[in-house]
Amino acid sequence: MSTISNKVTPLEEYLFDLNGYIILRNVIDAHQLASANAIVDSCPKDLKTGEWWGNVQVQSYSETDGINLQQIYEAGKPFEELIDQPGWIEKVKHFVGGEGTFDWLHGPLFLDENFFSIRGPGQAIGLHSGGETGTKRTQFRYHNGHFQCGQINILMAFNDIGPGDGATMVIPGSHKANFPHPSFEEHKMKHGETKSVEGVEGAIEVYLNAGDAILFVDAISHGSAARVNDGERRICVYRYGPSWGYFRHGYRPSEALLDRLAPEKRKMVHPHEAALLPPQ
Ligand SMILES: O=C(O)CCC(=O)C(=O)O
Ligand SMILES: [Fe+2]
Repeated sequence: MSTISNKVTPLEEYLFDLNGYIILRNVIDAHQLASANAIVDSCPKDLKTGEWWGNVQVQSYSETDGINLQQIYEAGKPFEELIDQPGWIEKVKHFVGGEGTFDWLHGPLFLDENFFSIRGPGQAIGLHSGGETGTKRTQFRYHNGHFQCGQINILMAFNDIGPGDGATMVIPGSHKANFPHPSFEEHKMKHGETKSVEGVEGAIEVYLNAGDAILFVDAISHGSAARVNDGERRICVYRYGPSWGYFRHGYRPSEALLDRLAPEKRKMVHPHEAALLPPQ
């Protein structure tokens, strides 16, 4: 497991503020990687978009961006552990902020989407997001001495991602952009066409080893390179926001999952558990 401190370091704080992302090395250990990959290997290969595998649904945005196994935290212990993985959870709390405001009422965070993404040769995701949109849900915000970001993503590598593998690409600093990138239209996500971020001036590929992760504010302009190598790219994304947030998609955690989870994890999966209702 990671040897880095769980709390945000001054350098991480500086780099996150400046660039909109930081790289977390070695935050998932070999055993957890192997067991998570084995679970994904056991998923039937012929499942189509919209079909369910237990409480996990196969989803995709187009034919060109691979498949997402949505609600992957339902797929077993290694994915439950990721909910509050020590390598990132204190850092995520720090950047979402809100300590002493809403957290005492319903917890520090809400995990509003979680999925495992598998992409093969020719697949990619085009450029999206950017500070210029001002989208509240995904915003970067630092105010009154605190980070108060709307959505912090942890994008984890489940195999090594290097040149040709379809790495995630970011435009460092673009969470503070006031203008759309002049090449945005050419590289933005488009149905039925593979769009990638390669060739966008200022964008960089982020190479990861299996077990590394990128922590980024969703407001940063990002996407991926197109995979050209054989085989598949395996990543997992957990998106966290303030605990007063709501589910991105229509998915809801199963009762069985909620029953299994320890209180800290359960609060992040379903902050408002006990509805306040008048006596019947
Ligand atoms: O597939 C990628 O590398 C980028 C994923 C992405 O856009 C996201 O997690 O918000
Ligand atoms: Fe994205």
